[in-house]
Formats: sequence, C-alpha cells, structure tokens
Amino acid sequence: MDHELYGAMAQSIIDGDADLAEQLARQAVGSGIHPLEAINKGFVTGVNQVGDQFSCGAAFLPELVMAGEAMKRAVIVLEPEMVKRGAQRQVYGKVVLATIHGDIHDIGKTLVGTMLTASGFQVFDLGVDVPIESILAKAEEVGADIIGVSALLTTTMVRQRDLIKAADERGLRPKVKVMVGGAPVTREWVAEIGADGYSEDAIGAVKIAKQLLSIPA
Ligand code: B1M
Repeated sequence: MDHELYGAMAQSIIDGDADLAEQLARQAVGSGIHPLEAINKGFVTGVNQVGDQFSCGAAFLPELVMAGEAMKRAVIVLEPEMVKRGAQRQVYGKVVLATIHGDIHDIGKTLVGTMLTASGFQVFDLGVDVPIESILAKAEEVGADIIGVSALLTTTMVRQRDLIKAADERGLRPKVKVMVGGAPVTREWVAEIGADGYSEDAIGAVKIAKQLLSIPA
C-alpha cells in the first residue's frame, strides 16, 4: 500500500503535477507515514529520475522547473510534520545555513535546515545564491557554532572551498565549524577543501552537526 503511494509520489514529480504532489503529501501525513520516508522513498525518487533524464537530454529545463516546483509543494506540507516529530526545547547550537552564491537549488538545503531545527539547533537559513561575505558576516553576528553550505552544481561547489579559505582568513575557524553538502559533494572533495563535516542527506547532517559540537547522538 505504502509502496503504491511512494510510486504515485515519484510519478507526481516526474509529471510536474504540484497539486497532486501536495495532495499525496497530505495523504502521507494523514496515514502517519514518516515525512522523511515520504520524501526519500517517494518524491526524491521522482526528482532524481527527472534529473537523470535532464542530464542525458531526455528532459529539458521546463520539466526540471516543474519537478522542482512540485517537490517544493510536497516538502511545504511535510516540513511542519518533521518539526513536530522532532520537537524539543533544548538548543544545541546555532547554525548559519545557505546555498552558496550562484546556486539557486534550495530543496535539499531547506530539508537539512528543517531537520536541524527539529533536532534542537537554532537555524539561520539565509536562502539561496548567498555571497560568502554575507554568510560569514551572519555567522559573526549571531555567534554561530556551525556554518552549513549547500551546493548542487559542480561550478558552485568550488565556492565551498572559497568560503573555508575566507573563514580561515577571518579567524572564524576552528571555533566555527564548516559543514558542506549537496549532490556533487564527495568525501574526496571534503578532504581536499578541509571542511569539518559533510553528509549525504538531512538525517546525516544532524548526526554530523552533533558530532561537531560533541553532543551525544
Ligand atoms: Co538543477 N541541476 N539546475 N534545478 N537540478 C541538478 C543539480 C543537476 C545535477 C541535474 C542534472 O543535470 N542531472 C544539474 C547539475 C549538473 C552539475 O553541475 N554537475 C543541474 C543543472 C545543470 C541546473 C541548471 C544549470 C539548468 C539550466 O539552467 N540549464 C540550473 C542552475 C540554476 C542555478 O542554480 N544557478 C538548474 C535549475 C534547477 C531548477 C531551478 C529548475 C530546480 C531547483 C528548484 C529548487 O531547488 N527550488 C532544479 C532541480 C529540481 C534539480 C534536480 C533535478 C533535483 C535537485 C533536488 O532538489 N534534489 C538536480 C538533479 C539531482 O540532484 N538529482 C538538478 C532533491 C534534494 C532533496 O536533494 O538537493 O541533493 P539534494 O539535497 C540532499 C543532499 O544533497 C544533502 O541533503 C539533502 C537532503 O537529503 N544536502 C546536504 C544538501 N545540502 C546539504 C548541506 C549539508 C548537508 C547535506 O550541510 C550543510
């Protein structure tokens, strides 16, 4: 039964049908399905398929845009549920989060922010296409413990390295830890740029953030 629902979720994204995606997300919430299961087993499967089709020329920008919009509508329904499930009072630390300059992908970054919030972090989400200077200035302003930077393009991923260099030059590290993520980011890249943490997904991001601040899992 859930299997069918996950298939329908994926298909709604492939079809770029935002109304259906939203409706299916509501159905998942109503049936008590964990919101992250709905995202990972359902909607993300669809968005990945569109991404693959786009990279081999079988889908074009309008399809990519529609898939992104449909995905966002589903996530908007699921986000409050994630926060509710993880709701707790304790604040573990402050995280300044952004998608790096030149990059407007925000779905994964927003999910990471939601999971961190739900797990007890205070998150300052600066949005997308954020210049390095603005990220560092915000980190200083709020006394951040962690800066989290997302990049979905190989062309913008290199700016994660620029940010780390700038944070070092400003004397922010090692006090402030830098966590990176995004589809093209690999362990090799993380080692090369000297980031403090990396995760492939939103759950892992919470785990890493806790490790960075020596908080028990
Ligand atoms: Co874009 N796009 N896109 N796109 N897009 C990709 C990334 C691409 C891989 C598609 C492809 O060709 N297969 C490709 C990049 C190729 C490359 O660089 N190697 C690509 C391209 C080329 C482009 C444009 C250049 C297309 C064009 O204009 N010709 C353009 C770039 C615009 C720009 O940024 N300047 C573009 C635009 C768009 C849309 C606007 C249409 C839309 C984004 C909508 C939005 O975000 N509001 C879009 C979409 C939807 C995608 C794909 C299909 C899906 C991305 C997504 O939302 N995934 C994507 C293909 C793909 O990744 N499969 C693609 C779901 C999301 C939950 O996963 O974001 O990976 P993700 O986040 C995960 C993890 O990565 C991790 O946790 C998240 C949750 O599990 N994570 C972190 C993310 N950030 C983290 C931070 C952390 C820790 C973990 O710590 C701080």
